[in-house]
Amino acid sequence: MQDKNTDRAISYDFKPGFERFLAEVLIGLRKSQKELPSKYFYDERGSQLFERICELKEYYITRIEASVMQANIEEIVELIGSQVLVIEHGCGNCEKVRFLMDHLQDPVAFIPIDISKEQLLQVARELDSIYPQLQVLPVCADYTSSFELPIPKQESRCTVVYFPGSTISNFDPIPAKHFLEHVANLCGSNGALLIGVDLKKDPAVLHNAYNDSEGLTAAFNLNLLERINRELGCDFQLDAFEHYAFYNPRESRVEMHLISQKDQAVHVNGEAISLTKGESIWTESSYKYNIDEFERMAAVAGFRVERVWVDERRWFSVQYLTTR
Ligand code: AVJ
Repeated sequence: MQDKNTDRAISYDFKPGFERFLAEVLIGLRKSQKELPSKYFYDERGSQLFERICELKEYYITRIEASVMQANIEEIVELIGSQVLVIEHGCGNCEKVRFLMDHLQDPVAFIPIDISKEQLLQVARELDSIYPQLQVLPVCADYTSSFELPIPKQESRCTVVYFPGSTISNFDPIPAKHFLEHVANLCGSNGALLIGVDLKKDPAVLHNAYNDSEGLTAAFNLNLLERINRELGCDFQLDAFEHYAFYNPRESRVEMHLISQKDQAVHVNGEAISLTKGESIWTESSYKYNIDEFERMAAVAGFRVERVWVDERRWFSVQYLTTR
């Protein structure tokens, strides 16, 4: 109750600082296949670009997930039950979780976790005013690292982790399994995970989704270099890189790269990194699953798939998993 009167603050702040960001960039750029972590896409401009990508006709994920949620929300909230604690890793603007909250019966508390601190504070304020009965405990963190979670005042009947948007797609297979194990531990013995999982489909559809005609995905990809220049004082020449995305069927993933358009060097903390013409920096993977592949991975992590909802073309799934 008290924190409704005082000004809003983050419950816990574990935002990765300059040192950590620099270290991760350097590790990635020293590899023979250069890479940068996709979690750093989401600065203010990156989050805005991502929101615009989600509105694109070609980017089917957000739209189909929303329609699958809408069509099945009664059943979803019945499975979840009342008086739960909801945790969301990478809540972004919280638009998706609000739809869930609007239908849940007396949720007790919500822990939104996000790496983007300004947006997190803003959504926490909004959630406070929309759901006065709900204790909102925002945590700023890179959720691929381990950190402590706040404890809600009121006890909950169970913990539900909501992980929409197929964010799981960004994890390579082994880290994905580890993340699910971590979530299973968070949930405890009668917890649940409500997760959006993108499915395998015609590679042409995937190609268009990551090579949109408005160039928003390209701008989103390139913004990572702009952010690195600004925050780490690097000198990436933005017009000397091009967005390149393709579906790799052998690995079941869309890969996004930035291709160097010429032989060049960039400087990271004084260290010269050379790139040859045509060389790539791998910036993101987006894994696509079969329903049974995902079920097997979830089982290894300690989850049982209770229910799977899909759209009529079977492009996207929303799945309800329990730790029982
Ligand atoms: C947020 C990881 C699900 O992989 O489709 C969108 C991010 N990258 N366009 C995805 C993304 C390029 C997105 N995820």
